[in-house]
Parts: sequence; structure tokens; C-alpha cells
Amino acid sequence: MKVLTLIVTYNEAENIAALVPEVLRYVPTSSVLVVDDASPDGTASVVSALAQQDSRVSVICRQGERGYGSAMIAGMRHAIAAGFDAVLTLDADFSHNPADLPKLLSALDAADVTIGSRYTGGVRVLNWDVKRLLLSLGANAYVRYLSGLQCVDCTSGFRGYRASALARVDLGSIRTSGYAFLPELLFTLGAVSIDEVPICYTERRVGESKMSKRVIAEAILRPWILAARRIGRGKTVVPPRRVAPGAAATDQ
Ligand SMILES: Nc1nc2c(ncn2[C@@H]2O[C@H](COP(=O)(O)OP(=O)(O)O)[C@@H](O)[C@H]2O)c(=O)[nH]1
Ligand SMILES: [Mg+2]
Repeated sequence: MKVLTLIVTYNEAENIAALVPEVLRYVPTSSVLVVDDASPDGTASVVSALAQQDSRVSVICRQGERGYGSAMIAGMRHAIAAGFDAVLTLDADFSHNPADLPKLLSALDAADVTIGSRYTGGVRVLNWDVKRLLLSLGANAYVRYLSGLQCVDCTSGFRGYRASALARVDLGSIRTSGYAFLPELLFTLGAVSIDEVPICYTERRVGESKMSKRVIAEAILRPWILAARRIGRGKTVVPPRRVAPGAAATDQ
């Protein structure tokens, strides 16, 4: 299986310098693509220097465009066009442990999409205060209710995708820019099989979160569009959910 690990970045120079070698350590057969939005801290130059030493590494530096969602779409389109079979995604800030990537990849043998899930079989989040945790759990419950998605952790960006599943849909129809992109992509993928793999999430130690009022407003409003699309579909299409072996099934 030809695998691309996709990392989107904004101002992650220090993190990305450490993360790319870690990704390649855990998934040496993978290529790594970083999609950066011309970060003022020079993230793209850091990746370019890594790319000169290792042909598995590449960077797309977008000018005049910002957004988690559109950067993800750019990377996914690249993966499809370049003939990759699988795409793994993780945040640059070490919230997602690259040591878990092989689990997400091997679960793709039996699923179209795999999700590194913070909330399957318990709650595994480090260094979040209760308010932040409740916000995340609330956001998940909210989006599940409106969209009909059946995954426990719909807003996790730690994922694996079969490229064939991504290629079947119009990625350009997804206009969300913040993390609301993540449930919207699952909704758009339709009846794909999904495995949730339990992972532990750790809040970033270096750099700053890009969570903004705009991103939060989008995350509140956007699921209503999914609710409307759900009615429009006539018959609700929700991805069948399977829990990875070893994980206790909990519905929240
Ligand atoms: N290319 C790009 N990446 C972004 C943008 N906003 C966030 N990211 C990246 O998306 C990932 C998750 O963002 P982060 O700020 O950690 O979000 P949080 O974990 O929800 O606080 C990180 O790798 C960020 O650098 C953006 O506008 N463009
Ligand atoms: Mg983060």
C-alpha cells in the first residue's frame, strides 16, 4: 500500500522539525506531505530543508489562502493525483502521537476510514481542563445529533483514509475552514466503513492553537447544514460503525 502522511500547518516550525522524523520512524514506508499556508515563522522552509535530505518528504506552500479544511483538501487531492492508496492525517503539534500511526494504517485493511478516537472505551485526553473537555464532548454530541453520524469521535483529525473513498466524492464541495471540516468530510463520504481506534490525545506544549471565534462559530452553524442535507438525502446515510478489536464499545 502506497501511503501518504498529510500534515497541515500554520506556524509550527519548531514542532514540524521534530515531527517529520518521528512520522518516518514509525511509518518508514510512508511519504510525508506538509501543506503550509505561508506561515510567518518559516514552517515551510523547515520542511523544505528536510525534503532536501529525504525524498519521502515534500511541502506545498500555499500563498494567500488560509484554512485547516482547504489545506487538508489540497493535500488529499495531491494524494489522489499522485496515486497514493492511503492517506494518514495528524496535527503538527504532537497532540496526536506518531507512534499510533501504524495502528491507524493497519486498521485500514478492513475499513475505508480509521479514526484515532479519544472517546472510544473511555476518555483519554491529557492536559485539558474540564471546560475544554466538556466543549469537545459537547461538540461531538451536537454534531452527531444533527448529522446522524455514528462515530464516537467525529471531530478527531487523527485519521486514516483509503484514497479510493476520498476520490469517490467531490472534496471541493466542503467549504468549512476550521475543525468543522472533519465531521463534514465524514458526512460527505457517506456509506463508508469506519473503524475507531482508541488513542490518547495530549494538548500541545509548543506553539499556539489556531482555535478562533470564527472557527467556533462555524462549528456551531455548519452542522445545521448537514442536518438539512440529511433531510435532502431522503434516507439517512450514516456510515456503519465498527470498533477496532480490543476496544470496548461505548456509545455516548
Ligand atoms: N495549513 C493550515 N494549517 C492549519 C491552519 N489552522 C490550523 N492548522 C493546523 O492544523 C492543526 C491543528 O490545529 P491546532 O491549532 O492545533 O488546533 P487545536 O488542536 O484544535 O487547537 C495544526 O497542525 C495546525 O498547524 C490553517 O489555517 N492552515
Ligand atoms: Mg492542536
